[in-house]
Amino acid sequence: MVDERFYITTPIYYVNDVPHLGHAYTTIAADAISRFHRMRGRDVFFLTGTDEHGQKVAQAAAARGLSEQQHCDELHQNFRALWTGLDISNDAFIRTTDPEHKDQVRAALQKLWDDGWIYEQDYEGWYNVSDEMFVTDGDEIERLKAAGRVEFVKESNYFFKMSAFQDRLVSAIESGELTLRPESRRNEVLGFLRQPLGDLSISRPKSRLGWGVELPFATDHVCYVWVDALLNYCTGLRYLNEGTPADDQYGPFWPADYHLIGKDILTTHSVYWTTILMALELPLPRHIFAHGWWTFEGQKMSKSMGNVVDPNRLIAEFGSDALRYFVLRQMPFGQDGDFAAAGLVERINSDLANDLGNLASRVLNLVARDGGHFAPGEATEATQPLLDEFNAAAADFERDFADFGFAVALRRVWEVLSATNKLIQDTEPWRLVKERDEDAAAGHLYDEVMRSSGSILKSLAALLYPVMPRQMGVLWSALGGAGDLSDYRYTGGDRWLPVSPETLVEKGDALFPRIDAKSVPSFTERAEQGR
Ligand code: ME8
Repeated sequence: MVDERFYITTPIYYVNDVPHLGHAYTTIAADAISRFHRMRGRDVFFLTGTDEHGQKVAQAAAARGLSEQQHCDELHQNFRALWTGLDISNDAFIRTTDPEHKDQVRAALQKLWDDGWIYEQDYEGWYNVSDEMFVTDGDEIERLKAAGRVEFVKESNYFFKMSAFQDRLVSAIESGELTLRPESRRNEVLGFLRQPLGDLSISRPKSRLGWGVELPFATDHVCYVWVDALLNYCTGLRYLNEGTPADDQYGPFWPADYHLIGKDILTTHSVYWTTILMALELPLPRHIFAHGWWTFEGQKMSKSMGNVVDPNRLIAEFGSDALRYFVLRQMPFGQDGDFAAAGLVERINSDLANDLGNLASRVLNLVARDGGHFAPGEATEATQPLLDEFNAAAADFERDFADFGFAVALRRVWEVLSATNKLIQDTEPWRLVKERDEDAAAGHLYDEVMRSSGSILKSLAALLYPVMPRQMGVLWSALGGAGDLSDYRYTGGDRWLPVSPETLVEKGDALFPRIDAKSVPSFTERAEQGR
């Protein structure tokens, strides 16, 4: 076991929202990376959860005639259920209403207060409830006013001296202590930091909002929901660190290796969170990766736009593996991408049903029909180039996948699948098997083509497991892989996992059934209302 810890987080999603494809996307990516590192022997902690305080939640609970806690207890289940349906392997699920989280938020606030990083001041300005943020830009205020999305507030507030950390933040980004990815987002943040940084309002008076964590030093105020939420990345570690000494309260997993987020919440993470950590004298996360947006007809997918795709429906229709593969293959991580049901069906049919599924069926069915065993033997020049190609592709996959280059890494694997399919087409093993009684060379070639193709499929099952844990587990077992694929660990640098002559191969069901493109709905609310 490599003694390496790896800590990765997703945003904690607003409990009010009905989870959509955008939320699923970040969580699938974090899951794929977590599974990838676990299989390579790393000690992974993968945290996700729900953000449950703030004005939006209080308003929604009131509208339903429920207490805030009842409302959250009910709604956070939507996220848990989706993560189960998507085979998400998170190690913990944090809710900001967890009592232990609230205790630790209070402790962190008290420390900031004791150390002189918080002061009180009157404030007036426009507040955007749906983003839970004060808006200062004049044009933005006018636009949001017209849409009825801001309210004017005048109140006493507590402020965090964020401005004191501006220079340190710039040098942390420039020195690589904190890596912001992709490069364009790093430049965006550095550009933002060329203007003087203000201080951050971190409280709301209870007279306006009661639903939050009380400030320990001013109990007529609750903590600003973003400060409460960001602290989850540290407080979530308590699931691991019970019994850790108080002076090392977040244990060996802090700092996080990766905070995965969407680009909508880049500033809160790369500026608010990092400066709070500096004031708390805690190390900064190593990387923040802000990926792009799923759009529908060019507009960001979001509940307020009414154009969201429900991942539950996609799972019911196509299975979780197909959805996981599609989102990781379709859109380079970091860029935006437009969702179209036709694109999803095209990927399933061509990449999964055809290139991967048909190859697996052909190999398994031929071997099953012919006694059920792969013949022992060595590779000759007939298949050695393909095995070399696999090894080269596996090395590229390792490098690109670990670096969040999901689309490139998968495309590389599909080159190996194409080459394997070509080998089968060129050698026609269904013909060779009939000729082998008269022609020993045909028999040898048949054995070798089956053994090499089977070994490639078995090796690819392990490689593709982080993306499609369910069906790759089925393929692994069908080809004689020992135990559950989720328990498999690579021990050396080699990714080559040949089939064994001892394995009994049986005919199986199609891994990825073909979809009839004509019967597929569009899957977005808005598109369907217009149908
Ligand atoms: O912002 N495309 O929660 P949230 C891609 N509670 N990803 C998307 C997306 C889209 N169209 N829409 C949402 C919050 N996401 C806060 C976070 S963290 C301390 C607090 C994903 O429910 C993406 O990861 O609005 C984005 O950053 C996140 O959902 C926002 O989730």
